[in-house]
Amino acid sequence: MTTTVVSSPRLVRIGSRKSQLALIQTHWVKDTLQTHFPEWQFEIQEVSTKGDKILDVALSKIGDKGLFTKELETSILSGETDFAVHSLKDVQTHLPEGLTLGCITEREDPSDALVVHPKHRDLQLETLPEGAVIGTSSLRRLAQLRHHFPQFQFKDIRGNLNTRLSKLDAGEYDALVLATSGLKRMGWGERIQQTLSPDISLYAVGQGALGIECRSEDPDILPLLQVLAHTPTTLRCRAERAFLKDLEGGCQVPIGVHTVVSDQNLTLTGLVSSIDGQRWVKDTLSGPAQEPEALGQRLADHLRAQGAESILQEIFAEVRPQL
Ligand code: DPM
Repeated sequence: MTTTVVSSPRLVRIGSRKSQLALIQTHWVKDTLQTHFPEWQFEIQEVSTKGDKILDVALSKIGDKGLFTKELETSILSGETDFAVHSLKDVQTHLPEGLTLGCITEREDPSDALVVHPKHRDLQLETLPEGAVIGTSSLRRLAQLRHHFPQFQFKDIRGNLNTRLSKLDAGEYDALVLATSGLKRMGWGERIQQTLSPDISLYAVGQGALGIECRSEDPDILPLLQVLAHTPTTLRCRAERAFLKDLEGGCQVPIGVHTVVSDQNLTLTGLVSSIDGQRWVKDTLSGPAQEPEALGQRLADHLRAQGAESILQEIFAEVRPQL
């Protein structure tokens, strides 16, 4: 008699941040897995991270070592949870020993978007009045906007998406720049006034994709996660992350990217900028899609040869003296 060996179904615990956006993303992962594996049981465990607790300090000043991920990683390593759902752009390029990215999901539109105060409902970046106050705490967005639109004022903004939009509508800012993906997932796509083209804003490494982090040797979880994996997104994000890792940029440096994958080819554009947007190096390279890390490293080398290193050193000295 032959029998098929099936690993016995069990309870899987999924770690998530508590923000509304994080929970929307985690519920999508849970529901997708539940559809594919009806005999398994999935449960979400909410975990609060340092980035959720410190809401009044600019992200770049808190330091970037796993701001939104560390507590979730600890809960996977201790066995309290089996995997965590992150916005991939918040996941460090160096993962703690024993953990891996089990899969990368299909990317939502990775662009940045302009959201304006209702009084500016007919305006875009090109037409907003001189001196308009633009809210962002991303050094990447700040540098690129300063470069193209020096006539604006820029002001830090923190808090989750709900808080940010309330601050905008209350009149503290004329406009905000946020990720298109986050706005769409929250159901606020209609507030997008302008989708920023790559000529104006290159996106953050991994923006718009989810990264699922689990134990490196987990024979039950790793196969489950494969139903969520999206190959073109994975190839693009592997190249982007290799580029960032090679430049030793954390998630709080003015580094932007743009990737295109077509048939067998992958094209990566990368930018390293000073915070004031005055000095920058930008280049585009293509290579075989099956070797994404090699492409990311090659582009990092190219940008270093054009002066990226000294731009980054200056930023590290400026942003991190308090550490
Ligand atoms: C990281 C940055 C920001 C987040 C820096 C950057 C934006 C901070 C800000 C690494 N993480 O993008 O240059 O604008 O003040 C974050 C958002 C999302 C994931 C919100 C956003 C949703 C989009 C996604 C915060 N992390 O970028 O508007 O899933 O990629």
